[in-house]
Amino acid sequence: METNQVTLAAQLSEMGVRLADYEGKDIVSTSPVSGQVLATLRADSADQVKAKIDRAHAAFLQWRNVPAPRRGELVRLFGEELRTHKEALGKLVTLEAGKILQEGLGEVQEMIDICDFAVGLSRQLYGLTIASERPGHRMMEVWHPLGVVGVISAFNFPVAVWAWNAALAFVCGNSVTWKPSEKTPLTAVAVHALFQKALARFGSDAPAGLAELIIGDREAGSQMVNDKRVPLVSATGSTRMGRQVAQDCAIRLAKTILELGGNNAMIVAPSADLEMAVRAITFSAVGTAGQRCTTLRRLFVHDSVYDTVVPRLKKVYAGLPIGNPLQKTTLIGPLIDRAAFDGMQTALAAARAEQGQVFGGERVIVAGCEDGYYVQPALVEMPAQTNVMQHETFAPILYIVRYTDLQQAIALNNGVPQGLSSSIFTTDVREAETFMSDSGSDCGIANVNIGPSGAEIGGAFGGEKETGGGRESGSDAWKAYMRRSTNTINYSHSLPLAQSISFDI
Ligand code: UN1
Repeated sequence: METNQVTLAAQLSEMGVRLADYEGKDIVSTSPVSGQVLATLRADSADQVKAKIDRAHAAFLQWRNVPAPRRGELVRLFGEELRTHKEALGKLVTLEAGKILQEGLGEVQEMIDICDFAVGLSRQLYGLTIASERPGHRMMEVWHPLGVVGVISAFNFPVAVWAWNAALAFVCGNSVTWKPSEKTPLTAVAVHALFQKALARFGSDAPAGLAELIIGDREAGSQMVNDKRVPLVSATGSTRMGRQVAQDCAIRLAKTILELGGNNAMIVAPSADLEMAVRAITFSAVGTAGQRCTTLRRLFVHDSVYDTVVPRLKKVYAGLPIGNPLQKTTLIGPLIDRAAFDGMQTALAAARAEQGQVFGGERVIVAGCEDGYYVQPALVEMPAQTNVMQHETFAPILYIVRYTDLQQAIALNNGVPQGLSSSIFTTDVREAETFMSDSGSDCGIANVNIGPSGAEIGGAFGGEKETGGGRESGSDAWKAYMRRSTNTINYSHSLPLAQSISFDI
């Protein structure tokens, strides 16, 4: 569509992107809004990837000596650029990833939030002092920068995931190389340009090469993962990709932060506030067209409220505004591409074969966006937690199962390989506490009276089991981006007994 092209050119130039620097024949950015090609970019050759990692490594060697609060100043400036260009970047996210405009803007807001968090953190990289067992000795821990942090991000959070990693990595004294999804290279190019603006304002103590952007396919990502100058790889995406990254890094004993699949559940208990529950279910299941790793995919409803909740959901689903995500009234935009649509249909066919009753799920043709893959989100009433529910299908499918006993519902919540996010709706404090207890939900996120999606940056975002076990963003996630050194200082006049065995000097 002509208008998309005009919007795109305006967004890019506002953010200081010179598209000509990137254009080529290798990586095609297609808008899921309309199926139209936005741009075709050149992939980095193996030599270019190597040169970028060289530059990032050289930058690290300088940057680690810049005081941490000063490093925070760079992140503060970057946060300012994001505030100035929030609208343009948010719109670009909508164009390239298909999220509705509010979600595109929300993603940029998460970047701003993590910048604020990281600025404060730059003055709080605390280590412990430890009581020594020896007389006249002191022990302390100091956290040091790690090196080049390699970031791999997925299409569904094309800009925020990099920021969660990079903002922390920079204040921790590292440099960052970024390999974004092949499906969303333009948003990455834009973020890179905004970061360059912050660098230019910062001053000469920030080395060029602090942030390197690698445009390419899996090969380029794999080259970065296997480079021994990258001591930490933080990867978000499929379990298949994460397993490969984990194996490659394990061979050279490098660190990883992995954020992989989610297959998140909610339990609706007899005492739940059903009005709140229905809203939360809808938001978590259909937001971002079901393409978040925190999307609600499995719903366990107590027998006593099932016949109230499920008909309400069907009614709400029937009226969902599906359409062009650039329009303000739209709540559900497109799937990322045809393969996502096919994956959804395959899962629905499997659910039917396993005695599921499917409502919705069909393609919706949106006027002016005929080549986009829009769908009616699906509700699927299942007789039990069957095989299809073991898998994460990146589309808006919500499986619903009836339960009678809380322990049974918790077992169902935990009865899948993935362990990212989970939630319970209840006003019964015993049920809530049981769900959050040692024998409750086995996920990295366990919420009460709020859906499983929409995690704040202040928490350590991530999960357990096949989710990879990594943590990004808030809490003490920063420690993964640094190395710990324990110093023992002897201020006495002798060595501890064990070390003063007699020998001639
Ligand atoms: C993801 O889907 O990859 O909880 C991350 C949320 C977001 C993070 C999702 N803050 O919805």
